[in-house]
Amino acid sequence: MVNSFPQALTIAGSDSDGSAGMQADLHTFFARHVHGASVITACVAGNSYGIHASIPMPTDFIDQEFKDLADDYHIKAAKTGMLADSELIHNVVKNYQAADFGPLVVDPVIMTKHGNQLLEESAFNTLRTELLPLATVLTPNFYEAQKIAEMTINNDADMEEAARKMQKMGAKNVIAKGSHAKENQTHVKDFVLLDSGENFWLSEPYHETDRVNGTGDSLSACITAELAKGTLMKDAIMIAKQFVNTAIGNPVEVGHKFGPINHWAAMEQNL
Ligand code: PXL
Repeated sequence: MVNSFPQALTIAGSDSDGSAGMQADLHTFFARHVHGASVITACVAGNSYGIHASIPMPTDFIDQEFKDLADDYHIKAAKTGMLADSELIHNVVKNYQAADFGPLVVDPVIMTKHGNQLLEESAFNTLRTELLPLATVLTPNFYEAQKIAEMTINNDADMEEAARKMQKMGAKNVIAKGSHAKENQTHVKDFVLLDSGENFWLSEPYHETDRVNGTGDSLSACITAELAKGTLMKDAIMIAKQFVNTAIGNPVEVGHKFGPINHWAAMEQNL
């Protein structure tokens, strides 16, 4: 008997130390028993201390990556990560619209937690006006939510307002991720606004650790993997949240400073 697995796609940048970007996405797809395909958009050289160089891929190469997948694979869901500049966003939007790759999870990657820019400043508007309206799910972190919604988020009501604004901009479902910046924080709260208008807060314990590289990538990848399986949106989001929380709560020693989350711990959990 030949086993079959759903196929999902990450459209993202490669992170050389394997902690974030495409590598975190592929680890997550694997852990969720989904075959992971990848359209590489950029290459980043870095390690647990930071990012030291980055180059975008040529757009004709990206065209070919999309074509080869469309010609052969049955991609059931896709996600975007690092898109580097406006030209790449235009290219990915064009290719995704021409393909039939299912729902799209947009992780609006702008910069790393440690301040390395992953999207040119001038490309931000392209991301907001061209990519965001294609999002079946948008997963901004606290910084990205404020930038996209053009407002400061000071409390829960602000967070809800920001999510509603992003939904009005065209994202069907929005997960606005909470801040980690408060002292003595015990929980992280994310606000979820579904297409139907249903909304709720997700709260998970805050873990004091430096090993959180790839958290946002893995959350959006886990949602993508679940959507590829046909899991309902709300369940996909809750599974992804728990997956990432387990991966953060069981740190691994990889790299000397800001290491990756632990996909093995999350994989061993029966979600
Ligand atoms: O986690 C954000 C991210 C996305 N994509 C690439 C990265 C990073 C962070 O380091 O390197 C390629």
